[in-house]
Amino acid sequence: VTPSARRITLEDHITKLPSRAKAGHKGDYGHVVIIGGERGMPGAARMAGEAAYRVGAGLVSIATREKHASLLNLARPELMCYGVESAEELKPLLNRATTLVIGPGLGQDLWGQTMLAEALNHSHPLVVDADALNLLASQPRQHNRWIITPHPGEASRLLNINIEEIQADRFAAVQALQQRYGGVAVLKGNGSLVCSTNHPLGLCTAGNPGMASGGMGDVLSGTIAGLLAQGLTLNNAAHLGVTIHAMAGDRAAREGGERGLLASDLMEHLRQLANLQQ
Ligand code: B4P
Ligand code: MG
Repeated sequence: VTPSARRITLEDHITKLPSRAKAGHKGDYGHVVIIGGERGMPGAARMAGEAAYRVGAGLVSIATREKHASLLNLARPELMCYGVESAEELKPLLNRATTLVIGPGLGQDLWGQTMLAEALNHSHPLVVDADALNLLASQPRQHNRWIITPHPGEASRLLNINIEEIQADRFAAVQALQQRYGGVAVLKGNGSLVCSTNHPLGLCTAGNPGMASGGMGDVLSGTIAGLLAQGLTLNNAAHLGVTIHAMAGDRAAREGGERGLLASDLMEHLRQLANLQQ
């Protein structure tokens, strides 16, 4: 650990998650809308949505292509799924949302571009991942309400440098991401980093290479959004989300081994970790 980074611990951050009031109702715990699930990737939005629920979001909806909406709804009946083909169709759903995730399985064609532009018209805190990051790389802009969650490949496009340079100095890379794009930057990988202004750089030492499998990033974006929906600040949600996601991966790996670990194996562990404080 370099002196400029602080190890992220569960104890430091779980206390920020408010306990559930006896008379709490779902409206108290936020409404996360996940925008994505284009092409062959409806499962990405589903996993992000399920993770948001498992850390305690009150309501989770998915805005996806018309043809995927019914399919997703069958796969996880608690998720509300809306077929949305235009900005006009997305608007009313976003008016009922408190928190957004944009990117899992979004694609980069006109539909994805339209959805991203509309999401940025609203004032919700949002998690920006996957293809939304790739779109952002071609048109960089700043935002103070978002958390961006690139892996090194996405970070290389966002900073216009190669992956080797990112990995050679991950501390510098995450700081450059935060400076260029604003908000909070998470640089994923072995030793995920969290950078936000006026806070020490956070280093996550949990996590394992079993997590190098499809869908793990989608689970992280939903986890962070589920925490934002319960009122955490961008900074706290990013730190707590990164740490419980990595710890869930470690607990799941202890049960069945790193090799063959699936992103969905994290869900029950996310739930347990999010309840540790209660
Ligand atoms: P994509 O094809 O875009 O992959 P994806 O759909 O975003 O995958 P997913 O959403 O499931 O996982 P993500 O990485 O978001 O790109 C993959 C390509 O990017 C690779 O082929 C490579 O070219 C490049 N790339 C990505 N990561 C790289 C790395 N570390 N080094 C070099 N090149 C890389 O999210 C995965 C989640 O699991 C994160 O939270 C991450 O922190 C965690 N995780 C994965 N491996 C881990 C490890 N070894 N230790 C701890 N945590 C790990
Ligand atoms: Mg990803």
